[in-house]
Amino acid sequence: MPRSDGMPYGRTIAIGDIHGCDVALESLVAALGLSGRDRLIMLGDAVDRGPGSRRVVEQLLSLREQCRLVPILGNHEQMLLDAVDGRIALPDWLIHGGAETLDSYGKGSALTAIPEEHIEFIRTWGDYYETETHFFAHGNYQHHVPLAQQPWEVMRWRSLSYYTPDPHVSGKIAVLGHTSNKQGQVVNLGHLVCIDTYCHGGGWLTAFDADRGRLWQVSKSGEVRESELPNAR
Ligand SMILES: [Mn+2]
Repeated sequence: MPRSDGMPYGRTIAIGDIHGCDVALESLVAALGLSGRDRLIMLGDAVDRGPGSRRVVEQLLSLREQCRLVPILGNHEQMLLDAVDGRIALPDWLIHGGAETLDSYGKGSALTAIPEEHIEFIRTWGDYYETETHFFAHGNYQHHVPLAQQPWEVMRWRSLSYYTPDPHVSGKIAVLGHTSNKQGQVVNLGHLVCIDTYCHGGGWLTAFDADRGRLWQVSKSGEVRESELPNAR
């Protein structure tokens, strides 16, 4: 798929749920050695729970200069925006990890401590992204529904433990986050790959080269390991 400037894309790499793990993200980006032609698809839930949400948003802002960054909106960014816009009560976000996000802007901060630049950046994040061979979303999907018609609640909120979808009607492989694997393992079902490997809870932050099946994983403290996508089961 050529870019609008005619330059072909480099790698297509997805990153799972970061959840405020800024040290892990920094190590992961260093391990990837990104070029300006690489597409980096961040699968959502960059913020909340972990201690470094402010730094994560700052890192994502600067990653726009290093590669073709494609951020997807997770349910945690949805809660942040819903709190900012008054669609939910503030405590309903704070108890789900929002308190740690506000603390990252200064202990005990109010919503107004989040810079407008950060909020407006998060507002630009998409529901999903697709290539010729894969599609990328935060949570789940309905297998029989074309991507453009997917209910955003399913893509953003529905866990894979609620149901495991069949192969998507497009024939494309789904790359998802949101449903954390507490053992830190990438789940490969063949038609679906889930790369939320529970970094903030003691697992790993995972990056996945969708075309080559290569995996990079970084612990919360920044330890790096590389592997290949496990065989489908
Ligand atoms: Mn999520």
